[in-house]
Amino acid sequence: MTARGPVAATGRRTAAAALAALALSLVPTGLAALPLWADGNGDGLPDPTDGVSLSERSALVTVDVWIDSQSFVWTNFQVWLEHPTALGYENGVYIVSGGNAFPVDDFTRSKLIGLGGFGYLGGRHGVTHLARLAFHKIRAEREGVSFLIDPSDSNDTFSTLGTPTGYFLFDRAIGTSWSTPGRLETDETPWRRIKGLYE
Ligand SMILES: [Ca+2]
Repeated sequence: MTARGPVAATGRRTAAAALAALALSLVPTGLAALPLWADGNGDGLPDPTDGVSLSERSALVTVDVWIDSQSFVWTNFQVWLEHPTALGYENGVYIVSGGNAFPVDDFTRSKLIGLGGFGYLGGRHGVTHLARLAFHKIRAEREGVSFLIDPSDSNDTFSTLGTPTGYFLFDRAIGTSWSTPGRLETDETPWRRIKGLYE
């Protein structure tokens, strides 16, 4: 009887290792880098590294979530984004159709937004517009959203594309950010400067 504990533990480790090996074996070499990106200025493309500049101090900003799975055909997905407190979640809608999408999850973890869906029969591949999210920006400072893609993320969740028999990880993701030029909050500074020229 004393040997059953270690044997059982070894068995669980073996099963876990087998699952991990299976997941890895399902990842074709050419698809290791699946892009996942946030578009904060509506052009459908990843934003500049210094983010998007807004003209209002307090603003509702929208971000589109895009993926490019290349030739990998998926039937389910989950995508997690992180946002700071100063960028409060307002609402979200799915753009992708043809499957069953879960409610946008803004309740499981603070400062995390989860998107997910399954049953995309026939599968999807290539570039897909997943969703559009809105956040309320309450500070002029640069604030942004980023993606959780690391399986060992401290939040215990991460983004994947899946099939009934396995899943793919994103090894690259591009978030976005918004900043508001503080001088546009009021016209006092330029007005004083102009007045100074004539006084
Ligand atoms: Ca963009």
